[in-house]
Amino acid sequence: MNYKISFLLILLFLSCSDEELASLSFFVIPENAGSIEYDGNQNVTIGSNLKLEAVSNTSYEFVRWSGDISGSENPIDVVVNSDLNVVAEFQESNIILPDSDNDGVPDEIDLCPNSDNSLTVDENGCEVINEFDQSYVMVWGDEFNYDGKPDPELWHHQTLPPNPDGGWWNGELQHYTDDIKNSYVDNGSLKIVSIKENHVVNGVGRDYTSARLNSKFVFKYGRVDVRAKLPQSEGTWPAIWTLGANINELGNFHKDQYGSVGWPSCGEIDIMEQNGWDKNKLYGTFHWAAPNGSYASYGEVTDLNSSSDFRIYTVEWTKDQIKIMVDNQVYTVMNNNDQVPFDNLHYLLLNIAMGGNLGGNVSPSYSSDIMELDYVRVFQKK
Ligand SMILES: [Ca+2]
Ligand SMILES: [Ca+2]
Repeated sequence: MNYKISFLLILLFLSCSDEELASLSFFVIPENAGSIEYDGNQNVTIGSNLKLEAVSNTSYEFVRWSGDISGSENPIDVVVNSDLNVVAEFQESNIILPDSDNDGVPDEIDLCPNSDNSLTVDENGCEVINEFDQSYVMVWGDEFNYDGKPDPELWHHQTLPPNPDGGWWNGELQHYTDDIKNSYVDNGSLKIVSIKENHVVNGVGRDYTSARLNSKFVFKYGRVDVRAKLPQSEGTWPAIWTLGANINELGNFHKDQYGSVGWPSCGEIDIMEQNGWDKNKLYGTFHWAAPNGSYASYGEVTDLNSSSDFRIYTVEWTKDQIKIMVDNQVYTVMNNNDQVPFDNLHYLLLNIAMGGNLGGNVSPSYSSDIMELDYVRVFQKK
């Protein structure tokens, strides 16, 4: 150690030993509600006076001090006789902050103070523009930035088997549940999980459980982008799709409020389907009823390397045309006209079916698999 540094350390030691310092520890409840500020430097000596101020963040208000000090005045004067643990308690504020455009973002932090309140806005209160096509703005969606069950404001669990045999259509092998093990949100994404386990609904047993979500939102025309990673196990039949909200299917969310017709008169758009035996194939398909009432469908299949990675599955639906895309590349296109009546409100469905027509054989060693969804976004033209 050189001479100058050791001299400095001795001085510091002497100055510290002259006046004993108190250690101050600050805590805020809830953690993100605010901060504690005080006038003075970091070195608070025993016996000194201190003014502490609790400063709340937006939408919180100060309630009381606790820990080694108590009281509800703010700022508060404290005599520091020893080390102090100081807790500032806050609660969510009942004060309603002005929000001129009624988008949930207070005026003081709203960067777009005149946004259209039928649109989805970002944390700055501004409309969200589609990343591929700037003529589209977001009207509904779920970013899955929460934990637990799918948001009940946005999603309905369809669990009642509609087939008169007590199961689901297409010879599928699952029941659907609203149990958190079959659908949950964590780490920024929704997981739909199909599990090998016996489950009985209305006396009818099945060997697999899974989840089938209906969006509570309905829309006509627009663009839907869903970023998802698909299950890879043999026998899984994942689907991201729409049905006409006028379908009379038992157990769906919308019941008869938009009409009551059978399938396929309601119309169906399969934005993403995959069979159970070739996970490098992707299906985009339309089902509808021709004007004479007979069943009609049209679809294309494309190769998809690595559906185990996140890909963006899209439908762009206008009054003239419907396009199905993966990663913004079109692979199925159909004109929308009098012969192909896709001009009614639709809702979204997300599910994994097991076995059946498009799931095929399920491996005896199957235990469970997951479809992971990063976001679901619905856009419409400005
Ligand atoms: Ca606002
Ligand atoms: Ca705004």
